[in-house]
Amino acid sequence: MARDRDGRELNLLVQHPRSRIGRRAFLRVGALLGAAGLAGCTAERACKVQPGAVNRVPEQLLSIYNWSDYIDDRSIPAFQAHSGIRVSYDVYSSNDDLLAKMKSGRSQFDIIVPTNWFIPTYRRLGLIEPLPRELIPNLRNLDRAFVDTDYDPGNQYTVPWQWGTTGIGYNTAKVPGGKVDSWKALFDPAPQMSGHVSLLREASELINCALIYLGKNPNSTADADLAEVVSLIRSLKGRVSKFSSDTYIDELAKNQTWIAHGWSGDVFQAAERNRDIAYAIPKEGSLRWADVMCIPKGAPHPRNAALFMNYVLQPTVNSRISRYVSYGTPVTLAKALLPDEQLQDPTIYPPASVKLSVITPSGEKLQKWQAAYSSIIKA
Ligand code: SPD
Repeated sequence: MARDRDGRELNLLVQHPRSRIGRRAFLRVGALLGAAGLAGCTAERACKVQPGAVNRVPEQLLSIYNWSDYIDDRSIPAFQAHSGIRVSYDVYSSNDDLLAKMKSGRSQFDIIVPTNWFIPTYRRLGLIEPLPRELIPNLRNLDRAFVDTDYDPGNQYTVPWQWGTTGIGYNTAKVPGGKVDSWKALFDPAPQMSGHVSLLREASELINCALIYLGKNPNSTADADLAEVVSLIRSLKGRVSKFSSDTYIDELAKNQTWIAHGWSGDVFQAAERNRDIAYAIPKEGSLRWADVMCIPKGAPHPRNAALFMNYVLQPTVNSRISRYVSYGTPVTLAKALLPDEQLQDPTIYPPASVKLSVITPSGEKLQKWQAAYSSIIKA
């Protein structure tokens, strides 16, 4: 929390506290954050220069590219006030979009936040660089599960942002029986759901969850399995209203979508606005993932990026973000600062008994899933 010299909380809110940085809001917020940001280099701590990596371009700027609806309204203004670094914050809504942009080589971002599954691909393509870890002492605040990973052991390239699961958001007043517990509700929706069903607009998510519904390995690339997935989803034409990985939050909240393939925290955000919305991890199992901050290769401001990562790893900051977006925190001590209703919710922090898979979309596998996805979308 940003405070003035006398310890009073600085009022750095740039939006109504309940509003979120989604697609439409980010431009307006970005402009306001710019105006609010440089006011704060007053406290001694804010201006102290730490040794360590330097920026390639010597300026107090930081460009962050993160998922939409994935941060509270206070963390960026408070960081700007503490550090004197001005932040520009832009959003995307799928790994496919992010990867395509990074491959095009036309970006000047200092921080991007792909899903952990994609890290081997980013490494193979040389799209990210090692972190200046000397500037991120708060890495020690991470839960072991986010340090001893197979995608980046010891956090040489990545710092987790938040984590969650993929499942189904639904309207209890509209679905038959008022409850959903199976992928069948989504992939074989009741006729009265027609026109109110949405699927995630992300190749790996759509293909992998359909594979689970069909009783296959979620990591399968077998031609026969993928052909089954394609024909299943094509058969939903007329019943599925859209493919969305961002607007579905709003559409659930407004009773326009009744069953949505979605991500845990997003659905809880809709549920805060509409008490009929609930989230289920289907009994057949689902996917677990973490989105991780990385520095793109050759980024202009790697030092500022590391200072921001270190800031986000503070328990107070990470718990504030986690509480707001309703995703899981990777910071051990942040958990103690979360409300019980979030911490005890098994759909936010699922017990080990819940069947959750991790997918590994590397190289040829990703290409096969993307080809199957394209043939669905273009049909
Ligand atoms: N609105 C934020 C959504 C973050 C979802 N990231 C998870 C992607 C898993 N493929």
